[in-house]
Amino acid sequence: MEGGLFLLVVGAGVVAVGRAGETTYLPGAGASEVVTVTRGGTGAAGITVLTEAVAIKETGPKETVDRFGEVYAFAPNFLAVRRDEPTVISFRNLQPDDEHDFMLVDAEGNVLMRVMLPPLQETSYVFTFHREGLFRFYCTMHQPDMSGQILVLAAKRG
Ligand SMILES: [Cu+2]
Repeated sequence: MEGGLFLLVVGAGVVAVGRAGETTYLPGAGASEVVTVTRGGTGAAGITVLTEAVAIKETGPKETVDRFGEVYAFAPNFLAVRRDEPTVISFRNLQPDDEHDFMLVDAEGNVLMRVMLPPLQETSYVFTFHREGLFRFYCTMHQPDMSGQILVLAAKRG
């Protein structure tokens, strides 16, 4: 076992279980049965995900920031991929001064991976999901706004 487990409340009633003592990690041996993730490389499909500043202190609206704090979103925040089809997901952090992260969680609430998305950088990973179903993802720094879902569809036939 790689370190202890920690609990993180990431959304409305959603509790994710991650690994203590590790800030960023790709899926380990167990999680790789669910999804394989590699840094760089090519895939059969590609998706670009932007980090979007919805309401921030620099540009406002001030009333929104006062009420909700700074609000960010993943765009798009709903992705569909096929099982067993390597898919490059490229995250573009559009903010010059804000760090984001990407934490992937399975249907049972287990954290599969967490990686950083540094300011003004494109960070790409090749994801190959081995199970169908709905996965959730979060930026742990901007909750509850900055969240999304990945739907893994059936594998292509043939
Ligand atoms: Cu964020």
